[in-house]
Amino acid sequence: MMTTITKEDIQRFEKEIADIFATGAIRAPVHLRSGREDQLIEIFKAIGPDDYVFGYWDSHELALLKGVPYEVLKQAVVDGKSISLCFPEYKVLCSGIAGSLMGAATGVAWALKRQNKPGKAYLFCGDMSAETGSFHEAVKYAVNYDLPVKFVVCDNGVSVMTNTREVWGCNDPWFKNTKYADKIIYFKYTNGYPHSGLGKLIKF
Ligand SMILES: Cc1ncc(C[n+]2csc(CCOP(=O)(O)OP(=O)(O)O)c2C)c(N)n1
Repeated sequence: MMTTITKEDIQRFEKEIADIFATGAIRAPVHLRSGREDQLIEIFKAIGPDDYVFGYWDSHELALLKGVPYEVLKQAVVDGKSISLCFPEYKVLCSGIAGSLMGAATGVAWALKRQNKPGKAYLFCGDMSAETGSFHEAVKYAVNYDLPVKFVVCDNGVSVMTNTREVWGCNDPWFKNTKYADKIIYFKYTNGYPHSGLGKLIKF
């Protein structure tokens, strides 16, 4: 384990950002999350300095857990970088583009394997992102070549405000009980915040 970040630290960070965002001082989107702190802390017990973390628009917790200092991360968010946090020195790469990065994470895993280097790639995404074609392709490739990558699917039941299960047409994610589940860590949670922002209009 590489971090001493606690559930309280994560919750304090999100609350601090929520309060700053409410003042209109952050002129960019922020996506706050709560309700998955325990699961993420558990997953990060296996993640160390050699590992790469890929995430999307909702990656504050991931950056904190990967070792990005609290104040450095806070400044990046205040500067408007919340949806695409990148800290190469901590091996953290995020993007606001849904469906991106699955190939990048798989490519990093391919390189690590070929070069006999330690470390793994971890890609964290939502339940609807796990439905994208690029997710399917990446997972199949990673399983077929047994690459050092884990796809972590954090299922909050919605894609923005769309009910995921209505889109899926079933209750379970496509990979359940398949050989592809081998490369996937899956858990459910309920987000205590709206998908984006604070759910109300903020005036600058
Ligand atoms: C290419 C692209 N299309 C649309 C969006 C807008 N968008 C942002 S998050 C999101 C929903 C993603 O749902 P899910 O993967 O379940 O993520 P979560 O609910 O955990 O944020 C969408 C459609 C985007 N970021 N990128």
